[in-house]
Amino acid sequence: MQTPNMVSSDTIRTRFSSAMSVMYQAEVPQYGTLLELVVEVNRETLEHSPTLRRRLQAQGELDRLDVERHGAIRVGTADELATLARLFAVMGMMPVGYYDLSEAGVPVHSTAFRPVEDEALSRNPFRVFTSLLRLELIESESLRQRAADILAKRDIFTPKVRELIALFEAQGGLDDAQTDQFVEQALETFRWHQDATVDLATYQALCDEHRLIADVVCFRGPHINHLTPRTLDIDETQRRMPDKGISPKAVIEGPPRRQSPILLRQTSFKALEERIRFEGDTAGTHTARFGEIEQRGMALTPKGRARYDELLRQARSQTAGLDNEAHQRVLEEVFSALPDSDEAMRREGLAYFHYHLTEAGNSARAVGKTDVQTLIAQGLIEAQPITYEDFLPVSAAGIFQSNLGEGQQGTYRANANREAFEEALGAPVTSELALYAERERASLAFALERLGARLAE
Ligand code: OOG
Ligand code: NI
Repeated sequence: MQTPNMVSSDTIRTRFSSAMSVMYQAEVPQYGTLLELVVEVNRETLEHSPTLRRRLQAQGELDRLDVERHGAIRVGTADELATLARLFAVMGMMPVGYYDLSEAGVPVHSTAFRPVEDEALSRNPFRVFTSLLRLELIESESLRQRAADILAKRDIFTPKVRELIALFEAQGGLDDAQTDQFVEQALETFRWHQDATVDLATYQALCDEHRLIADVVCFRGPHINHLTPRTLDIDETQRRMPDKGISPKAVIEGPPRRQSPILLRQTSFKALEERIRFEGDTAGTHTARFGEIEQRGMALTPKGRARYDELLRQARSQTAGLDNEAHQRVLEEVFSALPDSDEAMRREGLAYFHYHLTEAGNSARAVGKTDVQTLIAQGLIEAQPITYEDFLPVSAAGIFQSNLGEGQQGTYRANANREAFEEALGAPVTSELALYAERERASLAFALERLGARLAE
């Protein structure tokens, strides 16, 4: 039972996310510069667009904007992933979605730990994209064994954080002092280590197999590799990055700019080359950590998502080698096949919406048999697009690739293995689509009930 002096998981998550951001600003100062730029662009964008301000307000997203960010880590073993799941649960973060990155030549599969309830999302939607290395995709048996042996020797958690996780599970919460300790101790898992746990030759052998394998295997912990604030205008932020001394990756990933933004658009700055001390006191370098920004739009239904995937595939055959401006022009042209208004996206069942009563709806009673379209036309209910809270594997792969150095295109055969991932995790991952569908269903059911309305078959 949760006792009154327990701190809510929402608060623990906010304290942790903010401590993580402070740590990462100290570790990667360019991330701090990027944060300032995003705050500046968001402020200007809101000043210039009262419509956007109203929309974010209605979606409960205006207040969360300043704390909103995601991060990413990569772990090496099932045990590490399972303990992380328990650590994130302390902060009200659940594994949502399964992403197979092997199809993009990256030997990992992933989930996103994030809050799932509307209220928790509107307080702080902090997400951590978490990848598990798939050693079975390494072809050389001796290298695979070597990597497994190295991973078996490390513990990425402090003894104290393990205690606090167990305490949380036993008492159903943490008090204020325990929360402070938890944040401090949990942060240790995500910290950067300059000392590798292997010698340079081992690092090199793993790197030759795939840079990402070396990144996961050769260090004491799964250092946070980027943090990503949410921008309201990614094109403008990308444009201003060079003024701040930040050099962005070549193109913005994801869909084009639209009146009715969909899913997720992302860009990043390239990973830093950092000094590493290898065993045997050899110096070297490693590139892993970068900064990223994202702009979020509406969550698509399976039908909408199929259209997106198909359009993106069409666009890709025409965008190879283009600079961002030309790339975006092609995207816009190809995506003109998708209706660009909230209303059309809703009517065609392409995106998820949250329904609520209007003022008129609030005083209406006993409406009887009707349909959604009529209720909207009568001004009794309104539909707001539900924001996409998840990730896009193709974009993720683009981000991975741009940070692995040019030319490192992996050659792993696409072979999603959700079952193996869930077994490592120790729990099923929640389907993101089911979550959106349920939020839509519940909001409509609630509105209909208040109106005393029934949908005609
Ligand atoms: C994760 C890349 C995925 C995103 O925003 O799509 C990601 C990684 O590089 O470990 O964070
Ligand atoms: Ni990211």
